[in-house]
Amino acid sequence: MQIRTFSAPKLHLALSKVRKEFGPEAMILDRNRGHDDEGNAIWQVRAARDGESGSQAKKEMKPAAQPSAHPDLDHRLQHSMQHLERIVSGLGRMETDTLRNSLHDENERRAFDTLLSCAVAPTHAHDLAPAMAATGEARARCLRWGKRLQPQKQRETVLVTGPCGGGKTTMIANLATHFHMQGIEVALVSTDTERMGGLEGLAAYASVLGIELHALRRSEDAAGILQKTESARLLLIDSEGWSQANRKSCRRQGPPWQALAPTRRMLLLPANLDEADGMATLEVAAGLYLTDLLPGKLDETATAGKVVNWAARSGLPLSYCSFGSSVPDQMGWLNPKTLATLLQRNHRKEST
Ligand SMILES: Nc1nc2c(ncn2[C@@H]2O[C@H](COP(=O)(O)OP(=O)(O)OP(=O)(O)O)[C@@H](O)[C@H]2O)c(=O)[nH]1
Ligand SMILES: [Mg+2]
Repeated sequence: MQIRTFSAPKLHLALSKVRKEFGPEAMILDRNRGHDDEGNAIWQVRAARDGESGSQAKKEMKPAAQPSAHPDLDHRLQHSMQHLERIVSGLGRMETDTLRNSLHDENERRAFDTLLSCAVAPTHAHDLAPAMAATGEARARCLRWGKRLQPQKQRETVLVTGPCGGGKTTMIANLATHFHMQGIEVALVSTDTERMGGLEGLAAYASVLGIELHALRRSEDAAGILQKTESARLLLIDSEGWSQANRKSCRRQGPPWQALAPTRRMLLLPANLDEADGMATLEVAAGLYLTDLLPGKLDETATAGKVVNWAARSGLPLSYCSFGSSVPDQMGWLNPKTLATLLQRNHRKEST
């Protein structure tokens, strides 16, 4: 088997090089973004085909540094591994091709390709493609949609949690400003009181808006804060960031949250997070009784499709999102129409 890496400034150009050199039977092993020697952004596609190894392939399949004590066994093992790799990557491609071919017409297949290009997983792309082609809306069985906050109708207590630096405080400031501008009484609480600078960001927004900010340092103080803020229609709770690599940092927040009894527990996942790290974050957050998934920093990704994959994996309804740090103009609301627009825009950005 011959394995080679093809590079080009655009993904489709790298893929067409693969097809040209390796023919239609080429197997795509993986694709990555990287930089060439001059620092220009490029796509690198690693592909394989059956047949004699070329010089490049020999270069990539480096011989073992030390002579092996069991060359025959090593050779057989390597052969089996390559065979397994071919089966797995072949199955992945077959599945994608099967899904694509099962769509009804060319418009649906085009929508499917668009979704794949911004990293929506093939099965979700298959679910989404018919509605995207027919109505331009991202509707699928794998997605749920949140309910907008309605503090006009009932008091809402909203907690925003998520990874460090993801944009939680900015989202709280967005929500506070948005509703404050509608004349709704808003109060702020922060449980991010231990960390140097944890309170200051929110305090600055609170002071500009003329809204009260309460620091919750001990769970026992929650009842007093709830009493002081009982006239507010919207109580927004900012919290300390945590990391999926440190479950304890997440669990530590349980008691203060419980004491404040939020009615909505929103997980903010910044879209500049690696998709796998986002999945790991969802796994750590599984016991937090979350109610909403807020995709943040949508302006900072070229693969917005991961938002679909996160939403589908977690089963959480998509709701508020952010696409810039300007408060409150760059907060948005995700529904089938806005998600479709986001994915289309992401695709266009990628293909120019
Ligand atoms: N580009 C971009 N930047 C954002 C967005 N939302 C927030 N930011 C910026 O991201 C940085 C971190 O935002 P914060 O709101 O402080 O994030 P946080 O999750 O509260 O951070 P910690 O409290 O430190 O865990 C700030 O510089 C924000 O201006 C967004 O949607 N897009
Ligand atoms: Mg913060």
